[in-house]
Amino acid sequence: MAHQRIILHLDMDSFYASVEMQDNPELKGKPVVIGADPKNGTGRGVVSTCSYEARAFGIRSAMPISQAFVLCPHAIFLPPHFPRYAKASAEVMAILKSHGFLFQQVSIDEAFLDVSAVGSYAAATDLAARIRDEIHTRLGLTCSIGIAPTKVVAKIASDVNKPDGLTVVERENLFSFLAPMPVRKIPGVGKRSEAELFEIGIRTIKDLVEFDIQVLIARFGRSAIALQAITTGIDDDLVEERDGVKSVSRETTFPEDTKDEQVIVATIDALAREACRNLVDESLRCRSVTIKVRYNGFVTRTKARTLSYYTDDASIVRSCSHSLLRDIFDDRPIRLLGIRLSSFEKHDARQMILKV
Ligand code: TTP
Ligand code: MG
Repeated sequence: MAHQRIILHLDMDSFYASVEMQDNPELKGKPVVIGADPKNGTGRGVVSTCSYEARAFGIRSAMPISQAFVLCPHAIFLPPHFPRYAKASAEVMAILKSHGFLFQQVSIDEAFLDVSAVGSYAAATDLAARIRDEIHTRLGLTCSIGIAPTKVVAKIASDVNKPDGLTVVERENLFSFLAPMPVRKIPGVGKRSEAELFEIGIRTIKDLVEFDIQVLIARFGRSAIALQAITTGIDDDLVEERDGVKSVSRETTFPEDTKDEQVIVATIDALAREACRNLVDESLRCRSVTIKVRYNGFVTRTKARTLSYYTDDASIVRSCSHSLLRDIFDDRPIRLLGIRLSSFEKHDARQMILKV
């Protein structure tokens, strides 16, 4: 069949933890947790990720580190080493790009390739095996790959046989593959959408695709159309070569909840400085600044502003963050503060010349 689309999605397994295990083989086979210092159970940050051995104890990304400590006190807790993960990520992405297909990096450890040009799912499966082999031999890391006619299904597929999995879903198997899955498996369907779908009796993807589209549109807007089309294998979301970095975030959890203005101001300044340093390193400028505040009890509020110009200037990001914080701060003690920069332009030499 001419022009059948074949999309490959790759996601590294327990990425930060696997890099640490590769650098220190003594960690292999053990529960390893990357994140904040648990301080014997009193630590206040969160888990970045953990090895599959740690997941057997119920530990997960974004869980409070204190809870991870309760679940597995004998786990090996390590602080993150971001420059090391960035290097490993660049090596993985270089291997992926070297195959010459349309490539799109979507996060530090995942990317899409449009491999339609190989001509068949069998050939795409061979290619996936070669990529997995190459990554394992050169970097000592494992990954999981999904192959499907659309990006969204390839992403779902890469996740179902983790770790070290390969899952191929051809067009004729789309419905049987997706139908029994809970709607939450669809990327972008979070806790809130899941609850709203539950309310109208939709639990599985089968329930979703069989539901009256008019009712779905009335409730969820026109995005419901794409959501319901998931089993058709038709999707306009193409693999696009674009900058892999979509946002830069920095956040910190305070040792104790605080409403001390000096501490808050100093923290925002430090976060703005660090995030902007990261922008400069990547030759990026941002136009959107988002501030995140978490109060005691994990109630989290965010507020964003889009500037009328691009910037990598920490003092601009700082003053923008202060004013955003004033809008959402309600005088309760703060547990966590974060800044996220997004809507980037590449600030390359050519642009600099044009601007002079
Ligand atoms: P993921 O691919 O979501 O997770 P993972 O690679 O650790 O595990 P999996 O085998 O399930 O893919 O995220 C990639 C990295 O991003 C992860 O290693 C650490 C970081 N990360 C965080 O710092 N915080 C988070 O909440 C998540 C989800 C990831
Ligand atoms: Mg991963």
